[in-house]
Amino acid sequence: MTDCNDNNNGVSRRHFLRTAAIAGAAGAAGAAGLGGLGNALIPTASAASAAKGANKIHIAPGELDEYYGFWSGGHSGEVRVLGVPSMRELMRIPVFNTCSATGWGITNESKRILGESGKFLNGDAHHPHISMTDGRYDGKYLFINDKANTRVARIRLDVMKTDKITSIPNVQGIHGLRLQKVPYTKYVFANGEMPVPLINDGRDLENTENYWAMFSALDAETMEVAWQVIVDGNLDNGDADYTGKYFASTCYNSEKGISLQDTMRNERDWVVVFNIERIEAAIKAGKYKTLGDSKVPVLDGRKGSELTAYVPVPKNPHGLNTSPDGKYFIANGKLSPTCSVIEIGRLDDLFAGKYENPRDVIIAEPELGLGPLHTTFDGRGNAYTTLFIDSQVVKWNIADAIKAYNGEKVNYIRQKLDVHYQPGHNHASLTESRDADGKWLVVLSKFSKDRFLPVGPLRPENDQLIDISGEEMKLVHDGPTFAEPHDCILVRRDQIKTKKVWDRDDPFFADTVAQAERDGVNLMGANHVIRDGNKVRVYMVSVAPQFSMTEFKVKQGDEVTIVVTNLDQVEDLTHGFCMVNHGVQMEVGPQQTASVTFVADKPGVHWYYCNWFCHALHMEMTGRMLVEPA
Ligand code: RUQ
Ligand code: CUA
Ligand code: CA
Repeated sequence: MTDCNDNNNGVSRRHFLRTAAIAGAAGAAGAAGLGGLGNALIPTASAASAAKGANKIHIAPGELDEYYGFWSGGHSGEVRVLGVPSMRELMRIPVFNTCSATGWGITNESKRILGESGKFLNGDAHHPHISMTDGRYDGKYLFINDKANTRVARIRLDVMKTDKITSIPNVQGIHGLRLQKVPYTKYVFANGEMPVPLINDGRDLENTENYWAMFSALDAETMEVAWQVIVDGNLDNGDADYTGKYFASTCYNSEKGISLQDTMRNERDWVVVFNIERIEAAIKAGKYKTLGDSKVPVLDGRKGSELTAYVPVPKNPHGLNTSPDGKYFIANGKLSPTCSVIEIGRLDDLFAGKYENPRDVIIAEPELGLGPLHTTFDGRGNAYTTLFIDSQVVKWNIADAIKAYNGEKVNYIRQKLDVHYQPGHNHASLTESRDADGKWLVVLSKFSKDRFLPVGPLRPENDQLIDISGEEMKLVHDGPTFAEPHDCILVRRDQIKTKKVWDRDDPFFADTVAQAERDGVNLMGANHVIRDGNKVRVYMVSVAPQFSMTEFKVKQGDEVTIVVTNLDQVEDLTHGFCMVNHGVQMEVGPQQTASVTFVADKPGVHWYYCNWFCHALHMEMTGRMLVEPA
């Protein structure tokens, strides 16, 4: 690791290459499991490690990737779509942010979806997850949390647009977000991270004993909050099992501390396991209350409740991941060098009160290295855990870790691979489903330091691609990313079915179509200017390279709504609409209707133009709004 504020990148890169060459010779030792050797063993794509079964890395121009990758955009608030293994960025999906290009946050269609929370211009998107049927990605929706403004959003994968956003009441900061896997994604599970007073209206500010965190379940179809459960401590990351019965979540703040020191006081925090069947039964039996103005049913899942079980695990755990064989919940130790392996098959007995010590459900606690944050799986019995402090990914074998916990002398560490630098999440292809195929591993490194040309004090992060198809992990690609993907998910390309052009009856713009019907306007037809008091609705169509309407007249102070329907049926033929000097801009895809509302507050001539390159005469695709002085 080189500090490089000056222009010494070439030097540090050469140094790195030299190290890699040494590592090539030592590669066999790395594979044999002498993982603790650290920096001396960097088995990059050297000739010595070109094992059989290696994946094809290079996707030639015109070829298509095998996987879709969906990256959260962190505090950029968006979601990014990449092709994997090329790591080429294919698309950005605005979610909690505003988008100048598409008009997300500007158009009426997006404002309806953003609702009241549209007043926030920021978001913090962490955990993208794809809906499942029987433990397999069904390609219908992608869900993502907003830690910054306590929201959960849904993206329709057929059009790759956000279609619902829900603000979660009674909690602050949605962090962990995961989906029910079996029998299908009925619930979206969302962890409220920061404890707050139950009714947080200022009546009780200081008494931190009365701060509580809550677990929320949203109905995946309606996106309404179905129920919430109060817990002890707080909630970080979680995952669901493959029976549909349990959800487990880490807590790093069992102390309910409000300072950093406080949150590190206990040697052990815990994993809380939610019993979904019992929670549903309690809701049915009406054993809930509601809080303040919220109508969401709230259950008490604090210690002693039959709805939850608290399993102590070492210090400030972070990630929690279910193995794709459905057998284990694995909690990552963060301040402890260990991961705790919980056998899901023992949870029935735990809830039946058959264990005196809840830690009896833990069947392994392997020591892996410093700062374990997240674990992912290859479907062949191996786990891959990021070590933030060591800047490594450790590959370890779960069955061997269980043997070692039972006193057998086995080495469960398969390999440690340096990554660059300080990895947070990692994610193997199809790893959250039964189809985990052990081909690719993406490691989201939080620091890039000397890996790229310097771009000033703010650096990109580095998403590294690792081939895990063979015995040995091989680093094959560095991918700089802008602030700040937390997590990603890789899906086989045949699991996603996208539309080429919009359907005219798509719900995305149904409200706008309904308004046109009320105005007696055929959206596919001629131009209309409808005056309704000082509200003016202007309907036009687009066919490359022209808007059907090249001028319209309004009065100063009118509230103007522009509705553009793109009649082009050609794949990839998107138009735009920009009203100069009015902050108005939007995307209008083939067969889409899009609308935007603004006040015509300046008398005079105002040009509008198409801002999506659509034709040789794209520059000429313009019109004028004539605003008469009041
Ligand atoms: S968290 S670096 Cu928001 Cu997923 Cu672990
Ligand atoms: Cu239409 Cu450019
Ligand atoms: Ca703690």
